[in-house]
Amino acid sequence: MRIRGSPFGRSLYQKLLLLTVIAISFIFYFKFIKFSSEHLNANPESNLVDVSDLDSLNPLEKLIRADLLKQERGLGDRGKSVALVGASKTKGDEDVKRIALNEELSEHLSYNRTVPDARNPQCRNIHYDLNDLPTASVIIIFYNEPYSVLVRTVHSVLNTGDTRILKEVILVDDASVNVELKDKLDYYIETRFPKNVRLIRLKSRLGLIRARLAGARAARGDVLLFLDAHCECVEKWLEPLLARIKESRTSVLVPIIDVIDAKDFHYSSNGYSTFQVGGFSWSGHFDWIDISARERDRQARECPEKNVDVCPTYSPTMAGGLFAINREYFWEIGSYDEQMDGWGGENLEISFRVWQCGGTIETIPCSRVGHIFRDFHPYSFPDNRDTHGINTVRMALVWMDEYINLFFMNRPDLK
Ligand SMILES: [Mn+2]
Repeated sequence: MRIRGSPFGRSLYQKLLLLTVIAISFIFYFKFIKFSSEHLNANPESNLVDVSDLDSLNPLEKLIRADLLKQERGLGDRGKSVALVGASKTKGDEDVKRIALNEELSEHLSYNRTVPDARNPQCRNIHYDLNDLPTASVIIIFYNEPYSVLVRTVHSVLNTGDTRILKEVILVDDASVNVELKDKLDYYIETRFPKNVRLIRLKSRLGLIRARLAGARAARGDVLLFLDAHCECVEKWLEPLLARIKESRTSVLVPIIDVIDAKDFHYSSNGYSTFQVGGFSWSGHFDWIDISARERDRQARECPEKNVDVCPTYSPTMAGGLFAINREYFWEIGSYDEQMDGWGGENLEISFRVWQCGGTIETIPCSRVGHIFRDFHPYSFPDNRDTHGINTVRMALVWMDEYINLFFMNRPDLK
């Protein structure tokens, strides 16, 4: 029987075939490995968490997998409240007394839990060209933040921020002492987050203002977006902020801030029909006030093509934890008062600064972010000084001119 080709040729053909099969197997093998690790990165709570050989893993990987195993998929989704039972409930109640936040519950919720879309329905009809918007550097500072709350905040930013507009996320650790925020956080960032999430560690505790400045100095995006370390963002919260700054570079913007309950993590909004803006009292405290009739008139005049309900709304002051500002403009107006220590008062200071340096503070109704409000401060300040009071006097002396008398009438303790 005649076989086509010479014996030598046939053998070469078989060898080539074998080589091809081996090559293809290699490619498939590496593709699969790569796919699994990417998939794991994208969904930390997914079923790919392998529990069979935890002991063989490095200690940090082990801790992170144990965290993921504790999370219950779907729990608290769409911002629903969650009640713990049994031993978890006891532990959660203790957390609330200790740090005014249910850390135990936070650890049971997925890092990627969803929140409701509380925006005005009109917001969904506004189109943004993502290739034509400025980019954002999100700056998140923290001091002893509960680890899972911080990690969820970063996931929320990544989940809601399109890569075309989210330049980077800069975390600034203001010399926390909580061990979970050390090696474990470094490892989590390295293995679970994209490369545009960075962590800056301050060598000693500098306080909120100087920590934010450290983040701002490192930022390279067009817009600085300061965000507290205990937030969950509503979809498309970035776009309307960036679009407004593109339109008006001296506008300093705040989203509508919704409430995440510190005990049951319920996400609640007052609906979209009403919201308040930032005010202040003559004792130097921030408060929430209704939108004035004068402002409604201005909106009707200046944004006639849109419904006033979704128009930028002038706000006398800002709450402080969340705001967006053109990066160059931030430095042009002298940034923060760097001599302010600890925490507090800086929000009124930057508000007075912006309005008196030709800018505006505006609430952007189509941008919404949930923030965990706590009943008390979970940590003390260096030397237990009343930094809010001291910072507020600085603000009043610099920006209030002759109105300072009204301030001191209300705060004789600070004179
Ligand atoms: Mn806060």
